[in-house]
Amino acid sequence: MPPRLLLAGPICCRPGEARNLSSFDVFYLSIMPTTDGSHDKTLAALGVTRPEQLAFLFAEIRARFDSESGAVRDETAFKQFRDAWLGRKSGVLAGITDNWLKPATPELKRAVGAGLNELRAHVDAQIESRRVVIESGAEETALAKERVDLSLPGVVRPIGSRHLIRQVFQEIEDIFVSIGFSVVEGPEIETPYYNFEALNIPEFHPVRDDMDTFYLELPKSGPGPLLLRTHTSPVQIRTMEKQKPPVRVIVPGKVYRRDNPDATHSFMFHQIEGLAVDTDITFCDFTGTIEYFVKQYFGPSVKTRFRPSYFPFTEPSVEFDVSCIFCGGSGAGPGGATCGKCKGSGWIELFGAGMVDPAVYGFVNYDAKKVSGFAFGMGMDRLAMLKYGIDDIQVFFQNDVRFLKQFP
Ligand code: FA5
Repeated sequence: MPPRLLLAGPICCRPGEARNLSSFDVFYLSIMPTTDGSHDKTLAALGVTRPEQLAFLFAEIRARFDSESGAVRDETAFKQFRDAWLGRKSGVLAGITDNWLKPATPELKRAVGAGLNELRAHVDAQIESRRVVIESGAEETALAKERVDLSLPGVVRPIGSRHLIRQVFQEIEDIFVSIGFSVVEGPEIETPYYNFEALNIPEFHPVRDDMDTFYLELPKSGPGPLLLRTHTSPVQIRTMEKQKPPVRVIVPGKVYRRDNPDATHSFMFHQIEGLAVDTDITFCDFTGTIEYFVKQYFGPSVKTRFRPSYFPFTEPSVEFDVSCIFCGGSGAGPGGATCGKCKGSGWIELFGAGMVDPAVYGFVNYDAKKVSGFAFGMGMDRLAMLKYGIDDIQVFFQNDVRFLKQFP
């Protein structure tokens, strides 16, 4: 129960606190209005019949307003608070107008009007100053949130680099372009004609066993069998079909074979083909070109050798070896063991090559009596491995950033 209250002039006293009680003891309130909701009741219902009683009611409402106003801290609370007091329909001031002023008796009307005006002026002024405080606080908070500190270090995004195979191709391209070769490309999906037959490898030829692989499944009504090319040599044919001698091209690209993966074999790898055809190209031009390339690529100290070999589309054919860069050509590994990379031979096979077989010219309408030339097909991945000391071809295709980052 709230303590009993009395009116002492405009001042509210608790019983026993007031002086001269006897002279004021007439204003005990017959109803002690809790001001919460008092504006929803008429003055008659609140038991107010004399103007002097109004001062207490207005003082209580104003005290409630002031305490609520002090508790408003943010924009949402401010809006609720403002509407609770000034709302047209259900605000406290609207309630006082409707429930106290309008139905007030003639004796009370004037005092209610005056009290209400005073209260409204106070509420308006306080709400306005509260709005200013809240809005500037909100602005400050928003500014603090949005502030950009230009002195902070930025987000460093890792920048990728070209794959080592691409870098190696660039090196090789620069060397060949410097001696008059240009770069051409061809499709990775090939017909058996370009991949085999036009290279003098008919269907029955045993060399197909090494390469015959990865045919595409196509509808029977389609253009005939297609396969993933097993080497870049088909582009020799495509180039000569389009171009009359002199021809000097290199052809980089991916090729596919049925090889099981190991440290030096992958089912997909990269080759770089070379082809030079003109009226008087000799075996010496061929060896001179190859040796020039190898010395430029590996450095002057590397030793080279040709070994007889066989390819259906070159005659004579050779395998080209370089001295092992891991053991310096000695064949000896660490601690007197055999070098694991060249298997003790001191040599590493780099590529196949040879003088273009005259039979091939027949497929491209070149006159084999008038033209001659050489061709080679290098494994680009192995060239990269040898130069950069990489002992497993698989790392090129595993996309391990720790490996790739070593070749920025
Ligand atoms: C050929 O592919 C011939 N087309 C090369 C050629 C071109 C000869 C022009 C004559 C004239 P070969 O199958 O040897 O040849 O492959 C050439 C090179 O590719 C090899 O020396 C080797 O470096 C590389 N190579 C072959 N198979 C793989 C494999 N599975 N993984 C990685 N590299 C390979």
